[in-house]
Amino acid sequence: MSSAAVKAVALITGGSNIRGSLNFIQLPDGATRVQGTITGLSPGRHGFHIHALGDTTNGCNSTGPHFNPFKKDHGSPMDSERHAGDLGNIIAGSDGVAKFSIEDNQIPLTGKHSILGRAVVVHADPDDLGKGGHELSKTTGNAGARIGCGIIGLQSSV
Ligand SMILES: *[C@@H]1O[C@H](CO)[C@@H](O)[C@H](O)[C@H]1NC(C)=O
Ligand SMILES: [Cu+2]
Ligand SMILES: [Zn+2]
Repeated sequence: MSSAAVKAVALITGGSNIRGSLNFIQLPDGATRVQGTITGLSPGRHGFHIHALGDTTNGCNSTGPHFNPFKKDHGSPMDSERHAGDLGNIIAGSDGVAKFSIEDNQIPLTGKHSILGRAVVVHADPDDLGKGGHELSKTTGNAGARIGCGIIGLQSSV
């Protein structure tokens, strides 16, 4: 059996010049690291999630709800009550660039709950992490429009 790390990649595109490139790697402890850069954002926080479907037929709108194999409510990545796909917010600087590295235990690249073939989505607004008291807080974090997305695809592990 090979011990090479499983890797994946997602190229983000969207309206108003949003572009990005994200790399995923499954670490030996089982967590997945997501790192990359997204440009063309408005400055500030933007909800960032894994959505259930890798379907961009209708742009980012056809990527389905947040990836939620355990049938939980929306939350923060730190909460036990969260969707597996809930990765919180990324933060763009005044130049509109968000550069980040996130490690998370609920987004494996292998096995039954793998995120391969699903989509990563960036939103117009901040994710309230389930705590905003809005009617959408417990489903989407009220993060607004889906302004960029990409399908998570397997990458060479070499
Ligand atoms: C996606 O949905 C939003 C409303 O939430 C709409 O404004 C937008 O035009 C839709 N995009 C596409 C590509 O259908
Ligand atoms: Cu989302
Ligand atoms: Zn969620």
